[in-house]
Amino acid sequence: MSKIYRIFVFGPLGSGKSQLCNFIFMKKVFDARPQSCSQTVDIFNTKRNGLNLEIIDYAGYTEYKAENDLREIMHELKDKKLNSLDLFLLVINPFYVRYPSDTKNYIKLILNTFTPIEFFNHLGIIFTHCYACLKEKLRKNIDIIVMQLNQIFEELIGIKNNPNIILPKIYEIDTELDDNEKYIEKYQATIDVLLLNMEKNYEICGEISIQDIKFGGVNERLENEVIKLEESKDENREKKIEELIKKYDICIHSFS
Ligand SMILES: Nc1nc2c(ncn2[C@@H]2O[C@H](COP(=O)(O)OP(=O)(O)O)[C@@H](O)[C@H]2O)c(=O)[nH]1
Ligand SMILES: [Mg+2]
Repeated sequence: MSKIYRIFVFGPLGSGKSQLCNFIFMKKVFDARPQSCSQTVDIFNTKRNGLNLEIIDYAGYTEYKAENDLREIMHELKDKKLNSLDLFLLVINPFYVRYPSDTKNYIKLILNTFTPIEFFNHLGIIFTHCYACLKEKLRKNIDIIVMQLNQIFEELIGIKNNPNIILPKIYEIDTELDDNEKYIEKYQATIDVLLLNMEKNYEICGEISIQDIKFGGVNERLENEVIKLEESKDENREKKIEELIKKYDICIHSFS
């Protein structure tokens, strides 16, 4: 059976997770709504560019019961024999610069279950709501949030000059486009780049095995965590990424 890439989508309530999932699927299967307070976890499969994707649209985080939730969903995945993860996708609405304080606590929870290297080498960050006409205004917010995230990651994981870590990419999209074809194409191409980078990281670091997860047992597993990062071997993929970025003028940042 061919590889299924399993994507764990997380982020604050109402940041645009479900709508992003629909955008990736190119049809409405996830429950997205204004003032969304959906606390459910939806898991759906699709095929895109020949990749089998399974997307877990995780309940938005609020302070309460987050830890139990996370354990529960991992147990659920184990029970269903969905035994690996390939991408943590952090979804952020750049209108709210105050999110990162919640985000820090949440990432701490994730790091109770996954090792820093598992988490970080499989992380992508997406800013939603990036309306073209508001780009200038949002730029400042995005910069502030990225700076805060950078601090959080440095504090929790020690990302700077860490030879075991691939710095995550940061993407910008708008999923509420009605029929503005030019931008739909651009942002769909952004998703293509995201998926190509996910494939690349899979090639370099493999997947996260959920079967091996011992809850609260991260420290035990940490000891073995020295990996040698290599460059991706698929030159075709690199070329495709470059072409898409150039053709659609896609904005992708990386942590410095
Ligand atoms: N303009 C715009 N609105 C968005 C975008 N993403 C989400 N929204 C709006 O935000 C609402 C909540 O989104 P939803 O995906 O349900 O958020 P979730 O709680 O993170 O799953 C949606 O109904 C949309 O109205 C986006 O990229 N651009
Ligand atoms: Mg949702």
